[in-house]
Amino acid sequence: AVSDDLKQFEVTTEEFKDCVVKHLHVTLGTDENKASKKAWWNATCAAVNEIVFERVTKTQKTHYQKDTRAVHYFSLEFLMGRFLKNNLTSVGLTDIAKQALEQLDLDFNEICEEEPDMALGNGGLGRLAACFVDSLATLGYPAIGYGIHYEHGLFTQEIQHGRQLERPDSWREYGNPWEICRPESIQEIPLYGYVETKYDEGGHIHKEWHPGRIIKGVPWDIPVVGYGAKTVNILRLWESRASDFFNWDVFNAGGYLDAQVENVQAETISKVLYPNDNTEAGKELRLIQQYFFCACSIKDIIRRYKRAHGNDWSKFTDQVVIQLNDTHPAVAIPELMRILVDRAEMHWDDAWAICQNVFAYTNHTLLPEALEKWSVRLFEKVLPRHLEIIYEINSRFLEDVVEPAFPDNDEVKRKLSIIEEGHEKMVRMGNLSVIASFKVNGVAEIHSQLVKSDLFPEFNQIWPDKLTNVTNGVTPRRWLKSCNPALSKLISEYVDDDWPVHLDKLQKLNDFADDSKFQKVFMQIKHDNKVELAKVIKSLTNIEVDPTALFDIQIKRLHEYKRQQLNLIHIMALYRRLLQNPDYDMPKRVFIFGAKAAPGYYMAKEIIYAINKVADRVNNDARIKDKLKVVFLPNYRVSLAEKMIPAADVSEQISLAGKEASGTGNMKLALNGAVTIGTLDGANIEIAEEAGEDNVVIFGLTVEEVKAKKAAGYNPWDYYYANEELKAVLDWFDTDYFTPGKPGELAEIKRSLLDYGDTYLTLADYASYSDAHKKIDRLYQDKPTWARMAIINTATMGKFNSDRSIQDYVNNIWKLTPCFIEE
Ligand code: 26W
Repeated sequence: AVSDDLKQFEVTTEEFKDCVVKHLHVTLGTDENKASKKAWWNATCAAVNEIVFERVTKTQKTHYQKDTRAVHYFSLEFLMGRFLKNNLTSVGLTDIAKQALEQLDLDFNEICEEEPDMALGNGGLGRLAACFVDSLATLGYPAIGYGIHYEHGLFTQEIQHGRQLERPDSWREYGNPWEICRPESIQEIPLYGYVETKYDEGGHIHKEWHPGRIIKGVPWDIPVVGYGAKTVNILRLWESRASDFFNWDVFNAGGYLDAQVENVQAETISKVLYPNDNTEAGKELRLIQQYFFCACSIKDIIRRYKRAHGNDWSKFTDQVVIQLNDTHPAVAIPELMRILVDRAEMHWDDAWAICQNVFAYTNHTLLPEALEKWSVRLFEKVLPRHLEIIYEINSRFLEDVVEPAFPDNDEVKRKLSIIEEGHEKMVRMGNLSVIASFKVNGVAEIHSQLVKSDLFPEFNQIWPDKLTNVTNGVTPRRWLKSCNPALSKLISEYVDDDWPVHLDKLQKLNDFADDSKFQKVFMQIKHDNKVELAKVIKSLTNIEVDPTALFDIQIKRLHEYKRQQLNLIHIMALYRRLLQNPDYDMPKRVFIFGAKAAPGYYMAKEIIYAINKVADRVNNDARIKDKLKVVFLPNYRVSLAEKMIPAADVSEQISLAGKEASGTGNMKLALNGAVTIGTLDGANIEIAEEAGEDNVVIFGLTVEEVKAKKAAGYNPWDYYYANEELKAVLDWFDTDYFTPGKPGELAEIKRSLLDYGDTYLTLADYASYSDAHKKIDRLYQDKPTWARMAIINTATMGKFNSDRSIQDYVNNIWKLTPCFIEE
């Protein structure tokens, strides 16, 4: 059906070509003779936008006329990547564009490479938000993504002498063709100052916040094109500016230069994305970022609501649901309360009832260092009125909800309180989010279980229906159709061409898993993708890899819980085995990493250095005859993932059980026919259920076993002394074998695994991991068996379509109806 839909944009190659050339002239102000590749890219985007912008307008108009209920997805991160290929896929003009550019003597892929990634996110959480807005538009749901228009996205990573260097990312330095500025929807946001308590004639108390500063929020809209381009929703990102209004006095007092200093401060708010993934920094600027975009977005929502309903608040919760992407936007809760109570002069109970029907919260991590807490002192300085409101929410909650459920139980009260008592009082954003939301979800079955049992058990007792699960998903448009065109074409031939919106149809491929002809074509495509990746590897690192080797890929943020160090130790052990026995039976292997470390995360950076040092040594050791190669690809990002994922034979998903909430890279890799080597963690468990135990390689401790082992007192030295190979590999870190002339340069890694207690039980899982790799080796050497596994992986990943995740949210949380947009 969708392939028919795509025919609505019947544009000929000739017309598309003329349109690109037209834009080269009238939009870019250049011509065919002197245009740079960047100008051609810009002109191509402008041509696509002739369709896209038209559909944005139509969609917005229809939503307004039909007064639809909508979800508002609040997120500090949207990791969108590139748009050109994706938008062409959505409007069904990929082939037309390719031919048009060819006729202009341009290479389509080269032009696409001109586009900088829009990297306004760190990793999993930000990329999930991007997949979700894609699915919402594809399914025709009224939705808007709200976030920050960072001037600098996630830093670009360079590797120098094996170490990570960070450089600023300037994704829109010279403009971005996909965004539209909307100065007509600017908002003004207060900050700092003090609260005045007033009493009216009736003796009623009224609070008035006198802010110390006003910041302007300027919205930029990015069209989010659903597949088939019927619905084009928007992502609305706020940029901070100094408010001229507020600076008027300063100007008049002759403080022109001082005013410029204030401008710089205001514009700092949306300057840069915080590069921490899973660790909380507690910085004032970060709290201001959170408040700034939440306050802008809530004002925007209310403005739109009032346009349709005036001052009648009774329909507000019918029209508006706000999804909090982790606790990062949780300050939206006291902000909505402030608007309702202080501004709309609503009774507290009525305002609170609205809040409790508007907010829902997704938890993405259990790591204690990632759970957000703000010091009361900082909160009071930046948002004095919000702190008062939080105290009020808290005291009512403790009295009206906790006391009846747990009478006279101070211990439970202490635990559930939004305020953590201690030498520095803290505001717990997780507790606030649970208390104010009508639904709270984890992101994979096991994670949601742990949210109930370990993170919020008492909340689950109080509200047994509040905590729930929505397993993550990924968009098959970007993560199969557009990144792996050869496999997509094969699937369309064997299945149907509407699989990008009915991913369950991939099941049909199961029928061909043992068909030797199909196996051959499927594996030939994998091989061709590996040839392409080998070229990328050569150009980025100058390392030569053999595309017939097994490509084993671990791509994700560098974090000790994700255990890249386990992968590294095993690689070193393989190297040692090959040195000890040149005939060691193993297929040729290439281990490929992509990972950024948070700039302040010391151990993560040491691990990157170690991987690169081991790579240097292994790749240049003639004794092992190229049987083993190690590659660290610099600057891992969405566009690089799109080249790596189609070329993977093995997908490394080796976090300590209980630590990875879901993972989504695991889904993308399996969907593209990679076999997972993984722990029973996050969505790996559900991937194994779908693919079948025979088609994934599971190893390591379970969540229960991890708990038991920790309770019994885990001692990494036991594993060190008990395993000769493990001991030898760890001792290698003390030598200069990988860092000639600099013995002990990698010793901190050994120390973290022994002296500092091996927080993530790396050594406990080593033997099991090594065995799992031996199994992989055996399976890979049996070509038909391997092909069968790879095919079944692709065939069974339908569940992990983000359309399914969104449908779960819609059914269980958001209660939306799709909105038909006329042609
Ligand atoms: C406050 C610092 C900070 C920054 C980011 C804390 C926490 C985060 C994120 C919640 C970390 C994150 O991206 N979590 C990942 O979310 C994915 C989408 O649900 C999951 O698939 C990953 O397992 C989870 O680590």
